[in-house]
Amino acid sequence: MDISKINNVFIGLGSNKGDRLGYLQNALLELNSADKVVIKNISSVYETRPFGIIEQKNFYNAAVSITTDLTPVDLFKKLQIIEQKLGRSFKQKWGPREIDIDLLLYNDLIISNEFISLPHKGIIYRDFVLQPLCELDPEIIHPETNEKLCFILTKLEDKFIIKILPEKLFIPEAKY
Ligand code: PH2
Ligand code: MG
Ligand code: MG
Repeated sequence: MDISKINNVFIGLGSNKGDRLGYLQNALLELNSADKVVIKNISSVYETRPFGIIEQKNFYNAAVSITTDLTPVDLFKKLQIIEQKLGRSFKQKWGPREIDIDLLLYNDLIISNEFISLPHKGIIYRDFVLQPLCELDPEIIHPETNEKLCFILTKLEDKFIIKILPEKLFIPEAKY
């Protein structure tokens, strides 16, 4: 990895179809083995009430911090490829999904085009995104509102998080 181009990125994981924990774990392993991606930190897994369409199974949500020298668009494409590889089927907006891998923050970049919006538009409304991010780093500042994510979290009235699961996502230790 080119040390001069290290970018700090936060990624959100979600699943509410099939083996939810298995999908989150496999998404993490795929990220870990992706070229030019280094996993820095992994949040707890949260069981959360569905946002948007409420008549669906509870989600499992987590967040991961990485460093990368991929551009936002290249990283976004890589995340989509991983979603497909893990077996994500056609999605209805806000509907059930085997795996959702969202690019949430890329440094303090603010961009919006036909492919991506950074920061991710949903962050500020969803405790199931803000809480795992705050767990990873309580100092993260939202690049548009300039408020700490932990502070935005305290202002949310809608609560989706039900509980933290005892199971943790993990990266198996390298064997030599
Ligand atoms: N993702 C959605 C729609 N609704 N609800 C929860 N609790 N967690 C999610 O990740 C989620 C959702 C579409 O991406
Ligand atoms: Mg999503
Ligand atoms: Mg998504």
